[in-house]
Amino acid sequence: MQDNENMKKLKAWIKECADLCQPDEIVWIDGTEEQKKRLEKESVRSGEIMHLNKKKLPGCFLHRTVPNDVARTEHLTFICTKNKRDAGPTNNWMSPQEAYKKAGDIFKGSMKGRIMYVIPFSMGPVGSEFSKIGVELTDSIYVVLNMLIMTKVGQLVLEQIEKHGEFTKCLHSKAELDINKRLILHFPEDNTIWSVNSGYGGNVLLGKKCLSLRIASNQALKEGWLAEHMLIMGIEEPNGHVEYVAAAFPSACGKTNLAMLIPPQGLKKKGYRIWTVGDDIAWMRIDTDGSLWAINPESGFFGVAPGTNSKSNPTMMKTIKKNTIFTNVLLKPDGTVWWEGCDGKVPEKGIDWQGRPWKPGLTDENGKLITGANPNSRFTAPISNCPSASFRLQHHHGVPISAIIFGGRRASLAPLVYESLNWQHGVFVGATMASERTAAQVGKQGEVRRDPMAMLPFCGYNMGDYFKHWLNIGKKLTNPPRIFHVNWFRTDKKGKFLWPGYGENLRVLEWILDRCNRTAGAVKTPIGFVPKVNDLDMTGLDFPKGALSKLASIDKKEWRQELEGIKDFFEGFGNDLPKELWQEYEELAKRLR
Ligand code: OXD
Ligand code: MN
Repeated sequence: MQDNENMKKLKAWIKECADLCQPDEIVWIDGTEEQKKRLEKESVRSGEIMHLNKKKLPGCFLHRTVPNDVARTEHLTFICTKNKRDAGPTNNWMSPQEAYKKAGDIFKGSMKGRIMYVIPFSMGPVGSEFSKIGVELTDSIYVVLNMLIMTKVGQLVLEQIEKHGEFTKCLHSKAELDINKRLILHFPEDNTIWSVNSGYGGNVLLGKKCLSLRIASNQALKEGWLAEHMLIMGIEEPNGHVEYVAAAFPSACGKTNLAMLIPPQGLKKKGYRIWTVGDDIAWMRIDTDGSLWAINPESGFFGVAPGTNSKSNPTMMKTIKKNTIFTNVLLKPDGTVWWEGCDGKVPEKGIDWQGRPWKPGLTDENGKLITGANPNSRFTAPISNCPSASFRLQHHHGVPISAIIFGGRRASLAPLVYESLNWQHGVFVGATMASERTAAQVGKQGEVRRDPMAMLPFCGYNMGDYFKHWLNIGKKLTNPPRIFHVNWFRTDKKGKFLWPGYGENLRVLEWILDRCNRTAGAVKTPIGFVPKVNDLDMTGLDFPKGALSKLASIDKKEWRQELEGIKDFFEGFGNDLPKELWQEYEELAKRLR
C-alpha cells in the first residue's frame, strides 16, 4: 500500500534525522513479544543489560549507567522558544536556532556503527481524546526496552499517525555519554524533543517528563486542559463506590507509595480498597458534566528503588517481581537485587551499582560510606504487574477527580491536612507549595524550596501563564474538584514525626472525600478548613492524646513569616504573576493579622 501524506511526512523526518546521525541501519519497533525477546538477547550479548535470576526474578534485567549519568540534569535541560519570556523565569532558555545548531553539531554522526530504532508510541490509550502520539528515534536498546514498558508501542500507533498526522518528534542519541556535551532540549513550537549524551531514564525516555509534562503542558495550555505531575488513585468506599483523587508532591514525599496504599488495620473493617491509576503523571480534561476527568498517560512505573520495601510499599514489592528492568541497584551473588532500605538483611557482599565488588561498611577515599545501590537507582515495571492496578486504566475517558491534593514536607507550619476555601485559593495553595530539607541535613534544616504544583522542573512554559491557566480552568469547571493540602511530615519539638504515615494516610483521604461529599466537619481557620479532633476516624490507631490537635494547629506567627517567603517567590515572576494570586496573598495576610 502506498504511504499517505502523513506517513510520507513521518518518513521524511526519520530520513532527515538519519542523515544527521548516520546510523548503519534503521529498525522499526513493532511492539511484538518476538521483537522484544530478540532485542533483549542482543542487549544481553552487548553487555548493555544482564539477566537476573530467572527463577526468582523472571523476565528481569539489570542495567548500569555511567557514573555521571544517574539523574535528570536540570541545568542541561532547556525550553527553546522564539521568545525568552515564553519559557519564563523558572526554566533555562535557548533560542531554537541556537539549540538546533548546537545540538545538531553533537548529533552529527553520533549513530555511526549503531542501529537507529524507531519507536512509535502512544501516551494514553491508543485513540483516546486524551492521548498523544510520539515517535522516538534512539540508538539505545535500553531506551527501547524501557519505552516498551512505559508507553504503548506498535502498529496501532502508526495507524493513528496515518490518520491524524500529528506526533511529537523525539530524537535521542546516547552519543558518547559525555556530560559536557549533554543537552535535553524542548521545542514546544515545533512539537520536538532532542536529547543527546545521556542514558538516564528521566533524560531519555522521552515520553515521560519531556513529552508528558514539558511538551504536554504547552499543548494543554493551547487546548484547554491540564498536564500535571500527579498521582491518580481510586478509593473504593465501603459501599463499593470508587472516588478518585489526584495528588502532587515534590520528590521524596512518597507519591508512589501513596498511590499504592494498603488500608490500615483499624479502617480495614470498613472495606476500603485502593486502586492505582498512576504514580507520576495526570492529564486532566473538563468533561461535559463540568467535572475534571483524568488519565495516566503512562503504562509503567519508573520508580526510585532505595527505601522501597514491604513496609513502605508492599504493593510495589509485588509489582517488581517479574518483567522489570532494574537500573543502578546492587547485584547479589544469587542474581537478585538489593538497595539501601530494601527488605531483609543487608547482603554480606555483592556487586555495586558501578560494577565493583561491595560489602557493607565500605568507604571511599574521603571516608564516606559507599552505597550498594545509587540513591537514585530505579526499577521500570509494567502497571499490569501491579496488584492494585485500576480496572479503569484502559478507559478512554479516564476517571472523574473528586479532589486535588497538594503536599510538601514541612517539619512545622503546615497542618496534617487543610482544605482550600475555593478554587482560586486552591491555586494559591498549589502555587506556594514548598518542601523543607529534613533534620538529617545539619545546618540546612528549615531551608524551604518552592515547587509550585511539584511542576518547577516540568512546566514547559512561563509559570506565570501556568497559574493563569489553572485559574481559567477553574472558571470553566461547574463541578470542580475541591483542593486540599497535606503534610505527613510535621514533627514535635524533638524532631519526631507526629503522624504515622503509610497506610494511616487513608484516614486523611477519608476526611477529604467526606468533605467532597459534604459529610465531614471542619473548622475554618485563616489558611483554610481544618478537621476538628473528632472529624478524623482514628479507630484502631493508638495515637497519643493531644497529638491530633498539635497536627492541626496553626501558628499565625509562623504563617506570617511564610508570607515573606511567598512574597519573594511571587516577585520573581514580575508582571507575569496573575493578580488573583497577589489578591489571595493579601487576603491571607489580612486573615493572619
Ligand atoms: C521522577 C521525578 O523521576 O519526579 O518521577 O524526578
Ligand atoms: Mn516524577
